[in-house]
Amino acid sequence: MLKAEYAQSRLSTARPGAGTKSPIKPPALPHLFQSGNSAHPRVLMTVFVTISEYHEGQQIKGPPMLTLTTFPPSFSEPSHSPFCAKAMILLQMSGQTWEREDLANPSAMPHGRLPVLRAEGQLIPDSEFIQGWLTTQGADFFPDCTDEQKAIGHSVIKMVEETLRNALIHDRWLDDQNWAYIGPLFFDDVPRPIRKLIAGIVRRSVRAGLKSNGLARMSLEQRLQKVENDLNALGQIKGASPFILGDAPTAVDAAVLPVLSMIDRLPVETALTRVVRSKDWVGPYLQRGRSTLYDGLA
Ligand SMILES: N[C@@H](CCC(=O)N[C@@H](CS)C(=O)NCC(=O)O)C(=O)O
Repeated sequence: MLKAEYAQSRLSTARPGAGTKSPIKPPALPHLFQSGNSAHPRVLMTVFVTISEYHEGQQIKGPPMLTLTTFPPSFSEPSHSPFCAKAMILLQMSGQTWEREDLANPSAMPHGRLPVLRAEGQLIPDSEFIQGWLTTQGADFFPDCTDEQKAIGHSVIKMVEETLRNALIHDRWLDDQNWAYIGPLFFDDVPRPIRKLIAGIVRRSVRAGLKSNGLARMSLEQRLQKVENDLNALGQIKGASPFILGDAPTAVDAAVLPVLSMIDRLPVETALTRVVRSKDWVGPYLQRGRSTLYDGLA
């Protein structure tokens, strides 16, 4: 079987809704994220076409649907993957109408990773490029932010996607107690006779990656110190504001929320979970972020 066919055959159909495409409604507060605080022409066009359809009662071809290929949901999270959850939040913030398509094996995707956005006949891999493309379509992921705040926001995203995300990966894949839940879930679509073998091979490659990164060579104390440093920096930047850069959610929250939330929802509590929960601001931030940014996703 060709690689692409194999990936296609693994489009998940095992879960309700998975593998089917369900349009996801635009967010409750799309105006917050439109450039210039007014609806982007593309959104206005969508509204116009919808109204025309209603009045004439006939099928009119609407604007092309955006499809996000993503890992399936798990543990009350919109996706296994923090990058996929980030892309979903960005799509919601953008006010675009989109649909999700769950895929378990991304090997045939550009970069062999997820998320990937299908838009206007092109495949856009990588949450950062998806953010960039949505911005070209009129989304403003940094409402009311100065250029300096945007630059800080960009750096914060990189920080969180480096140490905190890799700490999450570490505890999911290398902590035996968590692996007992994660392994069967991540590989549940692999035929049973080879499931353990495949899961073991991928687990070894994740271990090698984390060793190469350095995180899996550190003592627990050193790893937690790195996490603590990131959390303290995040807490300082956030201050008393509801979201990381101020009163409104930005692209930074789209990246930070999934990582912290997935650490908080590890199937088995670890020292990492405890460090994250030990920060006073994290609990309220998670509650606020889940109720606003995960609304309609998880
Ligand atoms: N920089 C990319 C990273 C995407 C990424 O690493 N996705 C992971 C899931 S969290 C993946 O697809 N891994 C599958 C693999 O490496 O085989 C982004 O921002 O989207």
